[in-house]
Amino acid sequence: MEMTTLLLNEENGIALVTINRPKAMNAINDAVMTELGHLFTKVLDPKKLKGVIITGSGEKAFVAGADITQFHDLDDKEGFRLSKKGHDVYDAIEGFSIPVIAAVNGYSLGGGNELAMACHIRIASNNARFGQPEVNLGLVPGYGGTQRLIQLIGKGRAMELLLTGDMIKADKALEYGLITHITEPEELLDKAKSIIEKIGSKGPSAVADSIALVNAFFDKASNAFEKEMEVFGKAIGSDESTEGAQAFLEKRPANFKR
Ligand code: CO8
Repeated sequence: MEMTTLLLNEENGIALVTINRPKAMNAINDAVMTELGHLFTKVLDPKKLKGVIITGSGEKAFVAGADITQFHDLDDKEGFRLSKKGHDVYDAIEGFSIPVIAAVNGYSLGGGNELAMACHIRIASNNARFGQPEVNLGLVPGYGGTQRLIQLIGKGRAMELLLTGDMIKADKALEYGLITHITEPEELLDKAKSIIEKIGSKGPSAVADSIALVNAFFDKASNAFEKEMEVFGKAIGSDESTEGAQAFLEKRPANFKR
């Protein structure tokens, strides 16, 4: 498959995946999701690699969310389909048997923050900003964010971030446990590489088993991942989200009806 939205570099057994749509703040369109899925199911070989780093192109954004220009005319069914596609790709990342680190180099919002949360470890540069701003668009997260945010930072903090759509800075994200290290922007990738190098010196089966066991704590069969896809589908098929996306694209406040 030809990659049009991602860059892949392999060096010393570490794969660096860069989401490369800097003019759109690396927003995730259908091509990005397809290519990410292809990478994690067909291209990256855990037997030949020590780990994977995911980052964003440019200095401003990791990923500023799903691509809002693609939200036009999405009905319930199509919304559910796109949400499920994202869930499947992010599940493949979460279940990858070697460490996947999100190197968050700027805005980590909406579906972008959901991507970071699907990674095993998140570190960030000091200019990073995190949030789930979907409510501003009359939406809910659709790539597992409602569940993974609770898993990572707890119900109370997750609830406030999800309901207000507020962004938090890197120091607050560290305090919340959403990330584990803050670096200067130019040191971010080296820090990610050094974590992977350290893990690479450990027993590979023990590392793979640890990832699987941590994931096993969160039994997807008994939680609301499935429900999120349904609710996302309904939300994106609604007048409320049509107005939310339109208002963003027209650079004006949304006029939501009660
Ligand atoms: N989608 C599309 N384009 C975007 C996005 C996005 N998410 N974010 C930024 N852009 C574009 C802007 O439209 C702008 O384009 P242009 O230059 O053509 O006008 C360009 O990137 C630069 O953005 P700004 O001018 O807005 O830059 P600022 O520095 O002023 O602001 C922000 C940066 C704060 C990141 C701002 O752009 C912003 O708020 N972006 C939207 C963030 C957002 O709402 N993200 C959540 C999207 S919803 C989502 O992710 C749901 C996930 C589940 C989807 C399930 C299936 C589809």
